[in-house]
Amino acid sequence: MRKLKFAIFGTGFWSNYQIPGWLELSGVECVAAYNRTLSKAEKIADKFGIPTVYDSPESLLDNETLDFVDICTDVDTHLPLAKLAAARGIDVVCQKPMAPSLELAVEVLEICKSNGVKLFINENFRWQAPIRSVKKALDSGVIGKPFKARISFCSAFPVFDNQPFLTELEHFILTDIGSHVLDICRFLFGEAESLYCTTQSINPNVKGEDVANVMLKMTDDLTCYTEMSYASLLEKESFPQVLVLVEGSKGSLQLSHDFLIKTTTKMGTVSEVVKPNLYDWIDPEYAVVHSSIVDCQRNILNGLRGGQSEMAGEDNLKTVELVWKSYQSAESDSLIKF
Ligand code: 89Y
Repeated sequence: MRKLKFAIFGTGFWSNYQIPGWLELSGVECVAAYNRTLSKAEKIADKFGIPTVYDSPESLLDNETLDFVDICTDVDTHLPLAKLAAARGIDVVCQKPMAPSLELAVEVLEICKSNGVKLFINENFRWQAPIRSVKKALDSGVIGKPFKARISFCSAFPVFDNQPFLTELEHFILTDIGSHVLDICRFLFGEAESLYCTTQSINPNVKGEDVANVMLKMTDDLTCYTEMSYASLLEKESFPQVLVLVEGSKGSLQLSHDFLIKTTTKMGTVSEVVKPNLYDWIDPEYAVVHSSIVDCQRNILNGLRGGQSEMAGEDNLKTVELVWKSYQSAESDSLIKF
């Protein structure tokens, strides 16, 4: 099978994991890297053996023959970069969140559609090994029909050390972690019919909200409470794990710290540890997230080759909608019905 050629747009923190994530898959090769600061592109190119670097996305696209671009720049540049690639008929893979607002996310989608190119969103949290196991267990029916769930991401991990720009975002935790948590909610339980959200700003050094609680009523008669915080100094730090509790008609499923999944039914409790694959390039502090990049990108690659993928932009737009409806709810202190 012919190798698909791609360029990485953005050589910051995430490129250190997305590039080797692609290289774990056969049939894909990174031929160029763009960053507005050339020396940063050169550093990543040296690290991963990428032959060409650019500080102009237009020059890169004019000079390289590509099958797709992988955009992992700051969120404000997702739309302009997607436009450049789509106008040249090149498929687009873009990091979450798709754009800095719902309207601009719709534009990303429309630009790709009108130019006849594919769009996939690199939304990797739903690909975490323990989350996949929870989904498999739910689908097996072991706990019966789920009626209630809690999805938590509450942490005091110094995330701003690696990603300082997060402190500057007007809209922080719902776009950053909410994109993941609300997407997991959709992955496990389907679509929402209403939501209510509250937000808080606890850390004075962070411009946007750093705490959010979203209560969702799902169409399948299930209530899901999602909580996210970067102001939670707890006895046991869980970063970067998402913790899950699901209650069903025949029992419950709990994903807790250290990837422990406990399934409780009338027969008792069965425990299992589902660890991520520890590739040698991952940062151990982000293990479960970095590892999930490989599975997420494998699924995207399948989509790029014309096969099935969960990661289509159209599907991800429903997650983006949940993020922005959560802001709408918090700002108006009201229940939002869809
Ligand atoms: O940017 C975020 C992400 O996508 O995963 C964790 C993170 O790095 C910090 O919240």
